[in-house]
Amino acid sequence: MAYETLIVETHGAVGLITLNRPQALNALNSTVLRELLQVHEAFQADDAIGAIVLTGSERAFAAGADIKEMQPLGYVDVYSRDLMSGWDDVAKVRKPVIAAVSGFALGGGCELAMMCDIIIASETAKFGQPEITLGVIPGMGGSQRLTRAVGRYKAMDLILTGRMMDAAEAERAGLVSRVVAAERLLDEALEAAAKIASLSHPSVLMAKEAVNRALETTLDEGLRFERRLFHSLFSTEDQKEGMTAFIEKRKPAFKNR
Ligand code: CO8
Repeated sequence: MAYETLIVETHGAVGLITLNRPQALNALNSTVLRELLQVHEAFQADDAIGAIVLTGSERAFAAGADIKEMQPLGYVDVYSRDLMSGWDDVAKVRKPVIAAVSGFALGGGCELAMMCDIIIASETAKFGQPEITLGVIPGMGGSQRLTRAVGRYKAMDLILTGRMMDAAEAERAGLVSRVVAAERLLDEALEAAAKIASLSHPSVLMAKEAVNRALETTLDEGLRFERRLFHSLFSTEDQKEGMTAFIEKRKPAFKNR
């Protein structure tokens, strides 16, 4: 299927989505949102896909929500359409998503990266929430996800001043999982995704669910939730295979069952 704003490929068990609006530094408009949701749904339904990589261009992962699309809108327009709410569904994809970020990840671009599960950044990446300089505030989760990722004081600094931080600062702050040389970015992300996709898919989905639960609940409830998921994995063939393979000193052959 051809998309207007995305390039979609598969690399073995990994789905690769490349944002493709070079003329607007991959600014996120309603077409990008609609197409991303379609691709996520297709990858989610495809049993052969175990992980997804989302990337942009060398110059920009995404320079934010499309300012030209938003500029003429009034309160009633954005309120009645519940503008930006569709992005919540992008964050709900159950398979792991790795953001491979080069260049600008600003505003909605930074927020889109934060909807992913692992952020691998090139040394050239720049993150920021510059909405305040446009007379608005983050609207795709920035004030919530950035604060959870880097803490209140760093989040306030970025959101109140609108300044950008480079990859090294983003890694120190805990927003970025790994920083790699620009030329290694896509390979590093695809290799990490291939590793994840080679593991037992039910345990991967549950690991993602368990980590995300940590952000939403108390420690006590989170520990109970983790333990119940852990227990439930003992009903899978892959638990027997994984542990037997360890004892027999061979690689496991997971069946995702
Ligand atoms: N939207 C639309 N077009 C964009 C955007 C954007 N976010 N960013 C860049 N572009 C376009 C430029 O207009 C330009 O187009 P043209 O050639 O037609 O003039 C082209 O991309 C190239 O950009 P620049 O010439 O500006 O390139 P520079 O290298 O000089 O600068 C920057 C790069 C620094 C990234 C600069 O483009 C910039 O500051 N972009 C905007 C960054 C920004 O403010 N992002 C936040 C947007 S708001 C948001 O994401 C969330 C809002 C949530 C609101 C919720 C409301 C309910």
